Amino acid sequence: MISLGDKEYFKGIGKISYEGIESDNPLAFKFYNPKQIVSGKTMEEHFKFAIAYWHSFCNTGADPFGPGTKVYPWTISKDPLQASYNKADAAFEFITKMGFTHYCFHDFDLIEEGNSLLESEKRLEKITNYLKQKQQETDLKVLWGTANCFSHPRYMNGAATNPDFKVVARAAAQVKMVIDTTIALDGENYVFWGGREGYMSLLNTNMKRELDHLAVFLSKARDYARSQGFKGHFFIEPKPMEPTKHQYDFDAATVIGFLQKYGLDNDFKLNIEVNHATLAQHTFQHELQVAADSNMLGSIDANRGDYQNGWDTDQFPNNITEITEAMLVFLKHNGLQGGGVNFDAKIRRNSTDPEDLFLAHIGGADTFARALLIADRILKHSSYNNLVERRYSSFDTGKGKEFEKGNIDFKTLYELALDYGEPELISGKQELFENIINQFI
Ligand code: XLS
Ligand code: NI
Ligand code: NI
Repeated sequence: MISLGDKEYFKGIGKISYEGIESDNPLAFKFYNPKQIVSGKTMEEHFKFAIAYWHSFCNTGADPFGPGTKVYPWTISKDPLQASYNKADAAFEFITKMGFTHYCFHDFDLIEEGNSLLESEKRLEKITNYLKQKQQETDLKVLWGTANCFSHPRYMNGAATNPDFKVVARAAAQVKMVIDTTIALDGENYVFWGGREGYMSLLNTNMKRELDHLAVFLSKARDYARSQGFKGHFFIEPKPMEPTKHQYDFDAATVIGFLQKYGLDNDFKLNIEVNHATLAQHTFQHELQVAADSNMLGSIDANRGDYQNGWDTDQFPNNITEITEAMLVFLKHNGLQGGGVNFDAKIRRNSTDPEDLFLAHIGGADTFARALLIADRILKHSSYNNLVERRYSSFDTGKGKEFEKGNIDFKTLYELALDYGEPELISGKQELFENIINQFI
């Protein structure tokens, strides 16, 4: 038995509880009430809130203009193993105090990468055993694991889509290790975010070959995981750019087309991130809708972008309208398939108090909870659904219905048009829809 650390990292902060909207305690939930039932499920079941190991326990706030501003007591150890145990202690203390149920990680968030593949594998096995014990102690679960195949210089030209086969093989070895880790930790899902799977210049790139390689890579990863008994979902996380100029997993529609083209659509679903949607010039709601319409709405990376900045600022969610519109899609499609809501968000560089991490996650959870309650009321008590249905009612009966079934040919459509004459204008009522949302907020 490894002995688990008993140091308290977030001193003076206890378990965060639900106190309701009247509370003026900043360290309490105002809307997120884990056991409250909304539309047949508890909030906790709807969301399966997860923390992102990388933002919350690794990222010290460095940016291209200056070093990190946060000193994490858990990383102060020369021994990478000890540092990783300390970090796990801090992470588990935090998640438990937040009352969340899940966490997400990259391999080298858990422990520093070794000098060789075998050394990295050994390190991962050690921290995995430690985490296993901590999970048993606390009942916390892994929402998903993923491999960081984008930070190390060897991946500068991509991982699965690298033009050099040796790098592709190396990436595969790393993904195999992280699949093993995820399975050992009873991880519910496995994520692929293609950080550098794309190009910086099309001039030096054979796009078709790289995409073919990506498809082979993903199908072999799936086969390996299944052969090891992994029953969970694989998620692709779309993002249009950053760090590459063009990322192949551009947006939900692109990824769905790719998965269908290569016959991967049975095992893979999507992990939709708010700020990636807006980077792709879509709304979060749009990306969720595209995924849901193909039965691929798997999981959510919760955060938000900035109206003035064109990059992935990964701020904590606080936009009620944005998340309410998203929750309408979420509820109408019965939530997520296998996934949950992972706070892939970071506190600002100048947010340097330990309590800021709590405040950020409280705000994020409250935003989702509040939006869920609003969306639930809109669907139950407003004319919203009926109004949408009415717009399409001409396809519910008669010739419209026959058209929808594919039973009317073009010549007949021509004759019908002659017969109907000029159609009357029918308002789209956008402002009415917007007012309904606003009324329920
Ligand atoms: C980066 C991505 C990344 C993935 C996991 O933009 O959001 O954090 O979620 O590799
Ligand atoms: Ni992101
Ligand atoms: Ni993400």
